[in-house]
Amino acid sequence: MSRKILVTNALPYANGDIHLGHLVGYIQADIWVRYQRMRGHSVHYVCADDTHGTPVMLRAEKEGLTPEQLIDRVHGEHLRDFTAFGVAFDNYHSTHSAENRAYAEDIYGRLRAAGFIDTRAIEQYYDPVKEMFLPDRFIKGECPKCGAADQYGDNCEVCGAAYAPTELKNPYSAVSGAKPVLRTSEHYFFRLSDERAVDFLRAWTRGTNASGERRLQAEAANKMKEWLGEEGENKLSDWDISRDAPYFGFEIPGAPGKYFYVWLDAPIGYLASFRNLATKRAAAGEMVAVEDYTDAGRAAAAGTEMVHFIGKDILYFHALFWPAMLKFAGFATPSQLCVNGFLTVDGAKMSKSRGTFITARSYIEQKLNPEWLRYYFAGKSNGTMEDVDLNLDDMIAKVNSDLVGKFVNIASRCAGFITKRFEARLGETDAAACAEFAAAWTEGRIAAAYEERDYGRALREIMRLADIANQYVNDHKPWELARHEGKEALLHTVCSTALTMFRDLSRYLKPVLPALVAQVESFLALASMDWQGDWAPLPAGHAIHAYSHLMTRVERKQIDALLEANRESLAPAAAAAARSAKDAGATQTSSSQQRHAEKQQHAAQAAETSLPHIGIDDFTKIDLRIAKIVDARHVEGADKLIQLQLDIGETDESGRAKPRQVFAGIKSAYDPASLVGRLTVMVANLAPRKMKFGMSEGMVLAASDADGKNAGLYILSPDSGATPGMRVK
Ligand code: B3M
Ligand code: ZN
Repeated sequence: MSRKILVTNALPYANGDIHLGHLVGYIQADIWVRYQRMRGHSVHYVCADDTHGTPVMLRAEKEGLTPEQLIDRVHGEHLRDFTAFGVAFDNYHSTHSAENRAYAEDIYGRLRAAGFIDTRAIEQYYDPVKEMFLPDRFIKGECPKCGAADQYGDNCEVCGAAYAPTELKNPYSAVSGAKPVLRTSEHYFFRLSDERAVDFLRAWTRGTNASGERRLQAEAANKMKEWLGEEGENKLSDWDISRDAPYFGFEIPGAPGKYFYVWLDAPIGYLASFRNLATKRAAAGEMVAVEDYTDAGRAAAAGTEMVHFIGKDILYFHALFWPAMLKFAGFATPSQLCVNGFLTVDGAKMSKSRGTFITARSYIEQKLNPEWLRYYFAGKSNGTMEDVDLNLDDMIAKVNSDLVGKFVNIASRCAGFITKRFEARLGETDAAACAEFAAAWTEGRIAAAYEERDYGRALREIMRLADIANQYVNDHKPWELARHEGKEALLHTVCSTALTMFRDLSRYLKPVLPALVAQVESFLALASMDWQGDWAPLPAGHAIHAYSHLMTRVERKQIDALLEANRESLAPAAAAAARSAKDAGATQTSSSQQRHAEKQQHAAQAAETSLPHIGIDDFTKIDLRIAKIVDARHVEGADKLIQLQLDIGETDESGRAKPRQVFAGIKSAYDPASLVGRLTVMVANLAPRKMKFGMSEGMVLAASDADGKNAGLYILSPDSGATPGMRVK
């Protein structure tokens, strides 16, 4: 039975570039859409830019643009980047659109009528300079628990404490630097704690979609259970869906000066993009029955599906708020959430200092083949929420061995003989070999793997078949047959059989490598292949086109150039901006953000040069030791920290070395692997401190440059000959 599926990807914020971390989920969705279409199902694949909210508003201000100008430019950049990687949406729209406003107002009105909207006065920090309320992430200050400076308004990165912004010590606005003041304002809430919502969400969690697959992956369902609590429990809290002016977004009907919070109208953007697609298709004479997908009753009757591909960081919104909003506004609820994990590069979070925060644009500008990345991400996708690691050397090896060495190699070793010796026409195929190859087919397993988004399993099956095809070529050695008189017929058959096998492999790789397989269809003079198509061997006499190189190998130097192109110094924005202002001889007063950043910069400089004198006995209180770094690793969830094990010659009761554990804020400057084995200097008698990630038993010393010209961080290295445990004085 032909399925009718609306597929969406998360809407990227309009205040940033598309990077390889985004592309994991987008490529996974695009592969699934292409597979479903090859199976003959009807799929509408839509997305849009997520354009509202404070970050977009501030970014536009920083660039001297209106928000509309910014989102218009970024929309084009995002669509360009997705297209370059073969992510082929049927429509790429915007949440700042008439369709989205209409849906948002309609859904809000229905929720209000159903008693799901409440208003409450809440107290929030207000920036008196910018004259705006501050979202948590735009308030900074000292952690109320451990005193760490410059922590965000919702949680501390050093000790892990979670708190309300009002608990921060010495808070300041990250926008203007001003001291924020508490103000009360009326907010609008979606009553997620309403028993009707909780009961619905419990049932929705357990649901399945049209192909009988569970609505949520196991890990996602477990998170839902955690959030919902046990039967009878009600752990959900109502959701603040309004923000005060100034705010870039849609004003709430009947509430002047109040705007829909960005996350209220962001998922509605899926429907808006679909509606906009239908309008475009209608103008071209094709009717798309939008309500068969969006109206609860009609969707059930039509058996349509709505499948969202999202990153695991936004599961909460898509598994709680969004289905409940749709349900109680009378809309069809999502059939399935396909949640992907985060991207790491060479085992670590993407990092600007290491050049691994790779933008989609730079990958293309460096002329790397986007289908190398598609293939690699597919090979690392197993349908779960597990993180995907882009190991760059592994990608080189995989692409060169699988795609170039195995797959393309079949055609490159046979096509030339057909073109040159047989006027580009195929001969009789080897029936036994084709039958053996067909018998090895695990079409059902490959199909199931694609359906379940376990593309790694699909590719392993396909490469196993490629091995069989290559074995056939290696056994018959067409290059030797071509050198012997009287072997023409066999040469013709061997090459024709190999190209039939190559065609079948191409068909199965098509969802992952659409551009490459389009070249194959052209070279083999085939109509566009789908899943059901003709599996018979290519017929004798079939004319093919001249073979041209299908894919080049990846070279490490190309990857190194890509990393270099993305490596960013860590000069603080203010220092860079101050430098450019100085260079430009700028005299005008800087923006409030820059004023604050420069103020911080000046304070740091002042602190560096005017530390008060101390006596020798003060200094001797500090126990400095030579320490050997015996282990170094990243700290999951911490932007700045590396976990070190330091040997300073201490042992436990049984005489075994007992290294000190230290969490060092040097992640921006060091790759843990490069630290192991080095000697450095640590403060050994600093009181141990319990942090979010464990106990820190000391401190390593690192140099940094106060005025920010050199923004690096440099740990100390003693002269050769020093040994672990030696005192520094
Ligand atoms: N823009 C967050 C993100 O870019 C948010 C997704 C909205 S999906 C409706 O991942
Ligand atoms: Zn803290």
